[in-house]
Order: sequence, then structure tokens, then C-alpha cells
Amino acid sequence: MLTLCGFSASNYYNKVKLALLEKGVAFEESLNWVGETDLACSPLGKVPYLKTEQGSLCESAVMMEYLEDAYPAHPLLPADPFARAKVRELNTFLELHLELEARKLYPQAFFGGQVSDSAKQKVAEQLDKNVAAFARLVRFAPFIAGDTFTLADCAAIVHLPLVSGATKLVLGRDVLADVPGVRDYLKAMGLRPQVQRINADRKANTEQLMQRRAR
Ligand SMILES: N[C@@H](CCC(=O)N[C@@H](CS)C(=O)NCC(=O)O)C(=O)O
Repeated sequence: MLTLCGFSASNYYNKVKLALLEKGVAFEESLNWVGETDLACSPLGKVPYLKTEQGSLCESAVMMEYLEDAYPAHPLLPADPFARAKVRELNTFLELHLELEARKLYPQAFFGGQVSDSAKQKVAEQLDKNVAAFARLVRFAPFIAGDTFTLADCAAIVHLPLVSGATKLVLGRDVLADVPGVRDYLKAMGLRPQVQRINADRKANTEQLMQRRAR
């Protein structure tokens, strides 16, 4: 049995959890907040990490690839090598050029901190450039990489709402607002039962997280 360790308010955790749910792979969850992780499993103390019968794995993208290799039923990567690479391209793009840039705003957006005006300006400029490039890569036909639900959808479903939310809160505008198809795509993905479970768990766990921080 696999054990996914971390907490459901984390989008990296949810990316892997969504892949597990969509693939129908049995797993357990272990609630480990940041600071309560096993450094032998996740040397940087980050979540998520995945415990398997053979040992543990850190880094969400690696876990998703592992799930594809170890549980080939219900694949979330296409069979064709080029099509697989296009899915990975989207995954990498979402993480490096959207999530990690928008993340610089999270201290102010979600954790009661402040981001300097100069930092906000830099993030806004970089995100505008990155989002324009992202718009050239996506398909939304109806899934982000084409006609099949893939690992790139697992990533997009968790990363895109946070990029929208953080930029709306801190920059006063949603940097994804003008990307054609994003809104309808997220609405459609939100109808999937597995996504609804992720969102319900996220909401409950975010409340728990806020209570812990208020203590
Ligand atoms: N590259 C890592 C990023 C994971 C990550 O940053 N997780 C956050 C929670 S959403 C975390 O553990 N932050 C605590 C820290 O960085 O110390 C992955 O893909 O798993």
C-alpha cells in the first residue's frame, strides 16, 4: 500500500493525490505538516513525499512519473513518445514558470505577510511574459494537452487556481484572466468527482492550517 504524506492544503500534495485518484490506485494518507516531516523521506522537509514498499520518494513530479511506471493501468501519459513529452513540457512549464513565480506572492496572499512593491512589480512583469507563453502551449481540447486527461491536467487543476487567486489578491488582477479557455476548463474539471474530493479535502485542511497558525 502506498502512503502519501503531507497535507491537503498543499497544491503539490494535491497534484499527486489527484493522479492517484484518477488512476484508481489504492493509497493511504498521512497528515504531516511542514516541520513534522521525516527527513529520511524528504531531505528538504518539503511535502509531499510518498512511501512505497521499496522506500520513499520526494518531489511531486517524480512521484507522478513513478505512478505511471508502477501502475500502468489507467495511464495519464499518452503512449506516443512525442505526445508524452508534450505533457511533460506542460507540467514543467506550469511548475517552473507559473507556480514558482506566483509563489513569491503567497506570503502576502495567504500568510499575513508583506511583499515589497518592487518584488510585486518584478513578479507581475515576469508572470505576464510567462502567461503569454503558456497561452501558446495549452490546448483545452477539452483537456490541457488535447483530447485525453493527463498528468498535465493534474498539475493545471491545482496550480492554475492558486496563480489566479494569489495574483488577484496581491496584484489586484488575475494574470490568467485573458488566457482563452482557462475559466471554462477549470469549471469543467471541477465537475470531476476526483477533483471535487481534492477541493473538499483542501478546504477542510486549509481551515485546520489556519487554526494552527492562529494558535
Ligand atoms: N518541488 C517540490 C515542492 C514541494 C513544496 O514546495 N511543498 C511546500 C508545501 S506546498 C513545502 O513543503 N514547503 C515547505 C518548505 O519549502 O520548507 C515538489 O514538487 O514536491
